[in-house]
Amino acid sequence: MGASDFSKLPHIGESVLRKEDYRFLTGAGQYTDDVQLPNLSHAIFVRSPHAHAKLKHVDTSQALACPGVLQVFTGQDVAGDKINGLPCGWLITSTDGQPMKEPPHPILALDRVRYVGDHVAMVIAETLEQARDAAEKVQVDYEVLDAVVDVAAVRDLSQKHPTLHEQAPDNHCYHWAIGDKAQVDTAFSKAAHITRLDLINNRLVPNAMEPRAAVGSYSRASDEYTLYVSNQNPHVERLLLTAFVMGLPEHKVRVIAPDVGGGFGSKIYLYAEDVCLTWASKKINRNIKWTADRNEAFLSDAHGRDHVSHAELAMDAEGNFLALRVKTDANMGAYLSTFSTAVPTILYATLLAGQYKTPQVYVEVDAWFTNTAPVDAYRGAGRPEATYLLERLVSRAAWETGRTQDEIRKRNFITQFPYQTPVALQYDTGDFHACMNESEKKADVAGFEDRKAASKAQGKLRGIGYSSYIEACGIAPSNIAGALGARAGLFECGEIRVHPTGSVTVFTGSHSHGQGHETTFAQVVAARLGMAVDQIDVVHGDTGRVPFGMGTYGSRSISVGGAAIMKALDKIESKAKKIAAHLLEASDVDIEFSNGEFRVKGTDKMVTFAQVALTAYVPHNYPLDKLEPGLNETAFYDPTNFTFPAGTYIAEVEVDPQTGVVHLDRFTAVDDFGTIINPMIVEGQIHGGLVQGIGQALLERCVYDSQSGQLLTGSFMDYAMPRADDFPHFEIGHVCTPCTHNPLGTKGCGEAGAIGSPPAVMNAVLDALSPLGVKDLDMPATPHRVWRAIESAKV
Ligand code: MCN
Repeated sequence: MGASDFSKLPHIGESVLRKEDYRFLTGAGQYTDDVQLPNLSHAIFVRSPHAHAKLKHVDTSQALACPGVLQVFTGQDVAGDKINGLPCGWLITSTDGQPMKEPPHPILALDRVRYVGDHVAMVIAETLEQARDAAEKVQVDYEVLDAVVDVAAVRDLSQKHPTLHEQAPDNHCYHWAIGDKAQVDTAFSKAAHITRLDLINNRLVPNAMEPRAAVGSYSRASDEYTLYVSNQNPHVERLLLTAFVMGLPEHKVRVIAPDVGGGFGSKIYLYAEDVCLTWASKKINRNIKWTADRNEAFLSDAHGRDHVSHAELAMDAEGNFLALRVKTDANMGAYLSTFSTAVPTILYATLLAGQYKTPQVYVEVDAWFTNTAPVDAYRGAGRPEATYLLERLVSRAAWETGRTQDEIRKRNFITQFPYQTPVALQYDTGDFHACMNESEKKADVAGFEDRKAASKAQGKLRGIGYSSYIEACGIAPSNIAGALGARAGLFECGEIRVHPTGSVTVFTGSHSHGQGHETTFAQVVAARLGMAVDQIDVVHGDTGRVPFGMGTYGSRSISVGGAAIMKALDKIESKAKKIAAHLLEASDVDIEFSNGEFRVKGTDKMVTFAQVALTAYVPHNYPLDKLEPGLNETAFYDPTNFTFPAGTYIAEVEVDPQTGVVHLDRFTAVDDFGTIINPMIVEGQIHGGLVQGIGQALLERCVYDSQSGQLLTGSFMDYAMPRADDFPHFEIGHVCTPCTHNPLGTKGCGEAGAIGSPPAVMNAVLDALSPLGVKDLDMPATPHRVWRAIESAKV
């Protein structure tokens, strides 16, 4: 079935209420911390209080003597048992042809700790309180070393910095580039105007509502492990845990990611705690639980962003973009987290063409180790960084050349599709003008000058900011990803199990941790099979029940996981038609299927889907010589391209020049997500993304002390999470150009809000401040920073 026919089916585009909400709203959700097993013991991790130190001695004797303590493990115990360190899942090759520096990442520290929160020992006791008390008795003899935390500092090789890993003497991980430098340089030499900008993309802490948690369990009877873990991709977790770290056959480990209270990327990765709990459950033959407290989450969850960039845009006299040149330094933290290396390269630099027909783009990236928690993908992963840079640069180019923010964008928008960018990606479809026009209408841009005058009358400054983003979702086809360094495939699986009475269970490798897959995937199946959504259950998050899948990240689930389900449905439909043809005594080529009924073309002869299902399992009148009984099909889908959601966001702010307080007054988001399955769920996804993106622009910033390397923003007291009253009503609109290469026509929506919103807000703030001569400002635009910028502009 083609995407166009699919979009017209019942249930598609319907705001079906979320099936999963019954259990969440009635307290029946089952999160990892809810898992209760017999003989459950509890683990606490002893973490480094220093950003960088030699581990001279770890004395566990006092802790072992504490009441209830079952065992205390150190790095030597884990490594001595032939447990490997944590792997990095994406190999980046430097421009000189050398592989990136990939220093070992021990599960528990061996001879050195490299960030505050690094894992030193694991204490296991009968109760959580006993484990906590005993952890305080682990005596660690540290020799404190100098630390380096800022990427802006570490990249300055004229200064002496401490070396984190002997494999990377300059703390340099890789130098990577994309685009044609010579062509870009030539284009710059012919430019009528060059706009230049230095930007910092602030480091963020993901802060999912449910902190990370794990329960390790081992069965002596079957020699099998079970790991319950708050994770976004249980099969990937199992693959890394077994093949790369523990050296076990995969079928000996079952990974269950039950209900998960948000991840935003931070739960894609294999973490040290997951390995420790699985390994130790056999060692002490006990079930072991660990749940991070919020402070541990701040210290040890993979952080996001942390780029320092210089960008230059060359234009001709009419404002046509000629070339873009970007240099970015990215902070990897102390070790390479699972997909960290792909974020500032494959997921960032390839997006820098944006929505524009800039003929030449050249991007250079250097990645660095610092004494901070590892940095990895966080909602948007590289694409917010690219959008922020490009959209700030484009608005600045407009202001410098006396153009409006929309005029310069419209002039340079890509209008012909498919479009091959100079940075590898090929956009299949889109309508950037339509998104811009709709956004301007919904934002009432025409009324802006009146609102600005009203603000001025109150002593306030009003500004408007644009951002036209594009992102690449679904992640790449496996062969392309492999060529670019991925150490895994990027397909998805779907299994449709039709039961004898016609109800259906769907098994998917995608993982829902807030995205509502149990509803939207059921809508897809209900639409295809002509059933009620309630007749369909969706199972996910369990390697013991679901075929091998890749999980949820990169807003891929409906477009890749949904497409796998569509392929499995094609097989179901094809087999069911044969059964129906037999029952109707017709040829299967003459059978039509719609609304849950199989009909012989041009006649009123018909059987229902439920009758066919029953026949498949009670095959009394059945072509057993030609067909197997049963109605159960599995499919794997590997995408042929990314999906390219795009949109234009418009923010309007009012700034109080006396205090520097920024009030976000209006926000409009018009997106193109192709075919929309469930508008209510999509709207929820946009709201969530917007809140995270606007949080980055106005509130959030993770800060390490540059001398001691201590995390200064280690709790909600000093890391400003957005709250509902920080936001206006969001004006939402849609344009639909269906994706051309998946059978649903969908494009991902899960990250768009976080990608498009930061530059819209910052451009609005800068527009508001422009009468005062303020030209630049870094995120977050806190009152203090805005006030300081206003004061500095006065001198
Ligand atoms: N959808 C739709 N029509 C479309 C596109 C999507 O109805 N055209 C629906 C999908 O069926 C799905 C939801 O919208 O129910 C999101 O789909 P999709 O864009 O495919 O994204 P994923 O399901 O792959 O989710 C991943 C994405 C990412 S990468 C992050 S980060 C993120 C996000 O989702 N983390 C989240 N949204 C989150 N929402 C919650 N509550 N918690 C998180 O951790």
